[in-house]
Amino acid sequence: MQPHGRVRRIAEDIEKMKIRGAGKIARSAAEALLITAQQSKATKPSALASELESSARLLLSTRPTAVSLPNSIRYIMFRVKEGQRRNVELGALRKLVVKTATDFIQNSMRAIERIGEIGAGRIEDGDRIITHCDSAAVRAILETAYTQGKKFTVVVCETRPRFQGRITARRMSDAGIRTSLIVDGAARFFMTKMDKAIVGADAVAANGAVVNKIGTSTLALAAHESRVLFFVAAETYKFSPETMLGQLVKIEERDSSEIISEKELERMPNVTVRNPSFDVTPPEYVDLIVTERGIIPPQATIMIMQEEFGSITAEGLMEYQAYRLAEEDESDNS
Ligand code: RUB
Repeated sequence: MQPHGRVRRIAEDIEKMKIRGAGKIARSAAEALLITAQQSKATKPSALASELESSARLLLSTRPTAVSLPNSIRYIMFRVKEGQRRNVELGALRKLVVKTATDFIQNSMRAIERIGEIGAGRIEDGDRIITHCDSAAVRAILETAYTQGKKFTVVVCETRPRFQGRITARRMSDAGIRTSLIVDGAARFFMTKMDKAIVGADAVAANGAVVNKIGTSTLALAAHESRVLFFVAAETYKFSPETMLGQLVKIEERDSSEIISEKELERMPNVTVRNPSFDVTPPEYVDLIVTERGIIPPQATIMIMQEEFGSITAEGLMEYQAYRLAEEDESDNS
């Protein structure tokens, strides 16, 4: 059975990036499962569970890199399976999904707020801070620090090809924070004048490597060279449990039309366009990760993962991993 129209719309919006940013993607997926439960006409628990499974599959096929997406689905579907094992009735199963999805969404919002408070503690008067792409967690830190009366300036990389840096610049401007917008290639030029670099994450691997918007690892390299502190702001549901089993995070490669028109490309028969959407910053280039549970060095990621995901069996992890896009490519967590 096809997922409900509203669920299909959410999946399409994630795929087309109308819904974007790892946290928002995860909350929207939770909302889609909630809608599935509310709109279902199933007459028995197993039928509701299979409708939820088909929504989950559709959502997981949208974008492969943000680990927050399978983590939010897992958070809900594990409880559904548990409910089925306990033979809960249809009404109770529906309520369970609504409650679990609502809990996930609220916890996610609280986590961002908490990251804002914790991270703001590391911002000092006079700081010059560079960021990349658009991250709600990073914005929470900057906006909280500004509300606390701290005086600092921000430099935002425009973040080609989709220009999410402009979203950050606009938000900073709305908040009253003095901000410069630069082309991505100017990041190293400005780095020597920076005090801190702060970015978000789509996934954090067990070894503390951070997967974020393409260009993040170049920024990290430039920060390292100039001895500028490199912070990552990430909710713990962006930690990738699969990487505890040695799996790699899949790097999404998007359409060439984001970079160049088909017509122009046709005039260059020997040119292939490559458009990876994310890259991997090794833990050596990350000074600390601000999570809702506190600030950790990247090397401590595995400890948090063991606490958060320790109860999930390897089979449970693989089950949801298997829903994700099948093809393997040159993903890399090193
Ligand atoms: C967004 C991106 C963000 C992270 C974190 O990429 O890389 O830095 O998702 O964002 P895209 P948040 O625009 O391709 O989704 O802190 O909002 O979860």
